[in-house]
Amino acid sequence: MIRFPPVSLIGVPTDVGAGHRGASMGPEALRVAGLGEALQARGLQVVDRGNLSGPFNPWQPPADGYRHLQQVVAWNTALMHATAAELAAGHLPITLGGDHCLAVGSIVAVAQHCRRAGRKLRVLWLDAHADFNTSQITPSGNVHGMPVACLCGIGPRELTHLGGDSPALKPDEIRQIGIRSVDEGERRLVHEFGLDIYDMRYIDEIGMKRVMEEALDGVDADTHLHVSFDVDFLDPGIAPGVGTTIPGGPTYREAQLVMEMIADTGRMASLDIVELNPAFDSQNRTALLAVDLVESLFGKSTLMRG
Ligand code: HAR
Ligand code: MN
Ligand code: MN
Ligand code: MN
Repeated sequence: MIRFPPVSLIGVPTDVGAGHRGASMGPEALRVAGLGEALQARGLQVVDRGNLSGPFNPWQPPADGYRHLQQVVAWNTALMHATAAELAAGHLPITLGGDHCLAVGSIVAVAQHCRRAGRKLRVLWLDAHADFNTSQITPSGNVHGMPVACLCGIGPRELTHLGGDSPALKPDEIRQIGIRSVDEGERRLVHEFGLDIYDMRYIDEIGMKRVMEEALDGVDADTHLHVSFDVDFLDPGIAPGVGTTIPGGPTYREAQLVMEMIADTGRMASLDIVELNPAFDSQNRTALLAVDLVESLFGKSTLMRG
């Protein structure tokens, strides 16, 4: 049985970084799907911190290559502080997004926490998208397509330097899994930065088990594992409730294996659940699936192992 610290749920109801409205309803959908109760049922101590507040979505076209940059910065600043406070208290923060631009705030806080404690950091980025765009190459101006680039030091100064130091992350601290949509200019940039990307073709060829062994290689007792779970990682056939569905994602069984293998490390210390969009869902099905998978992330398994 893996021991987890007390878990803190941080709702971040915004879609300012997205190209579709509705991810702002994600936190409540996860609550309604029973996330807190499911974790409590696993014996975890859970506190729901409620929702952070921030600016409304003004729904404007891009300015200088970014949509809603000022609003994105405001939400991320709030999330960075909230995440830092939970980590300092020894808790395991879960970001209930909200769109994926929020991973800048959560991961900046996680990275600072690790640097101070002299711990190693490994970020697992579960996503259909590489989220490595910049204002120069973005096809949309949506900042949820840019958080990994910002964390690696390229992007608007307000985001690259959100926590002071930049870059927040070294490319070799991140592993991207499930990727199947990379834009033209983005493709060049991820190669230039040497990002470790386990795309769907690689998963098809070598199988999810080996992919996860590779992605988790080197994770040890001294590693803080952060999981950034973009729900569009999952195949849209099982997870329609996202704004940007991309066909050909992991199946239910593959996704379960991902979560179970992460749980087995016993090192997960922070988590984002992002891009859930109830406006595209029916019967809260995608939120229920996310909760089911998060249970596995926290060690639920059919038979006791280890
Ligand atoms: N790559 C596209 C863009 O930058 C779409 C990005 C969509 N991103 C997310 N998060 N849904 O991964 O506009
Ligand atoms: Mn994403
Ligand atoms: Mn995505
Ligand atoms: Mn489960």
